[in-house]
Amino acid sequence: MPETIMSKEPSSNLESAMQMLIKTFHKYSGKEGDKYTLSRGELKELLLEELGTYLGGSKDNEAVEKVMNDLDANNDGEVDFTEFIILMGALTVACNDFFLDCKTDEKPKDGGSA
Ligand SMILES: [Ca+2]
Ligand SMILES: [Ca+2]
Repeated sequence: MPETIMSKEPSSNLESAMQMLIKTFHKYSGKEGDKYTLSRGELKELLLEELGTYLGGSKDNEAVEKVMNDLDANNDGEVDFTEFIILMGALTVACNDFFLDCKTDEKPKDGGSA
């Protein structure tokens, strides 16, 4: 039963992280239009405010547009929670790769892979 899961206090870092993902999504998704999906504007705000470091502090609209287009699997112009989680998964994988790279090789590689 989802309600009982959500009403419990998280007992581990991973559970806290999952609740933070949900809370963060809804913090931005509720600002305009559909309360349960991110519009382009809401996604941009979320990316800049919450993921500015990972996205290189990129303030250009092209990067946001690209993320939006990549994420919007069903092409309805909105990012729903499932689509958002796919982004978070991909970013987490990228961070993990970066972390492993740093561990095994201190020097940055020339011309990273795409
Ligand atoms: Ca919205
Ligand atoms: Ca969508």
